[in-house]
Amino acid sequence: MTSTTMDTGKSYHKQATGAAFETVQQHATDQDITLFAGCFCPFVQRVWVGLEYLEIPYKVYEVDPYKKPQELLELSPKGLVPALRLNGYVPPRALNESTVILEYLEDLASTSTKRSLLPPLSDPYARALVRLQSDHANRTLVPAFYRYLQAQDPDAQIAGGKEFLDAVETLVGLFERADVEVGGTGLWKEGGELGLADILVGPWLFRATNVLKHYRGLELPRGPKFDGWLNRLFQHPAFKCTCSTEELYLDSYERYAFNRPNTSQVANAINAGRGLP
Ligand SMILES: N[C@@H](CCC(=O)N[C@@H](CS)C(=O)NCC(=O)O)C(=O)O
Repeated sequence: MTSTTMDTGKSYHKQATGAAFETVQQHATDQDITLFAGCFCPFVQRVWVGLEYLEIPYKVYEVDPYKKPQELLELSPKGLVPALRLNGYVPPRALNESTVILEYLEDLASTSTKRSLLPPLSDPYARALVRLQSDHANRTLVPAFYRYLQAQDPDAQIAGGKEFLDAVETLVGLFERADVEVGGTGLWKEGGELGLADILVGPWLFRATNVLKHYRGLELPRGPKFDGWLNRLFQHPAFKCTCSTEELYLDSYERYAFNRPNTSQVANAINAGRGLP
């Protein structure tokens, strides 16, 4: 699970491709919500999948998060995507942080489209289990992805691969616990629906199957249950329509795979041993 490919100097893409490109085209007209997006960004993909699944009208506006336009800085203090501009307010208001935005969208949907990413309010314990899965995704699985991808030394790559796979295994353990205790949550449950934890981890597991596979030779665990879940997740219309073609991800993540200096705020935080921005 280590890599030997060469840095070919590729840069990140600035425009979605494939299914995601078509979705951008379909969401080009003004709405109450404008999603400031970057095509390769997994944090953006979380929010994008949430908007699609919750059936909330939105416009996508693709920006270059590394050459931050003033409009983005007005919405997001660190100039990070995703950010929402809420055009229904005068003057418009803003939200940033993928997890906070998803909670906002969930609340918004509860009084509009009536769709939800969580078990019903009548089952607080099941909702708490989903939040445990989500907490694990945010604090352990996502940072492990970047530590693994940015590791250059072979020993560090082996340790990074183990850390990432351990995080996946722990996630599976949390899903299994929900099976036993509340009859399952999200798409892990056969016949279940897309849920918050699926959305929070999906973008990184997707990038594990292309970026980590290509640059680190990673193979995700196999088995009927795990394969079934990943398949339901990646084929879910709300997820699939936010995915670009593989080339976009491989090109965009070369910077991370070779740990080029100043790749991003996320990469710098990983290199400095700090929490993610
Ligand atoms: N905690 C933020 C992280 C967002 C983030 O790091 N976005 C990256 C793109 S994947 C970004 O905007 N980077 C710009 C930069 O590094 O300056 C969230 O969950 O929304």
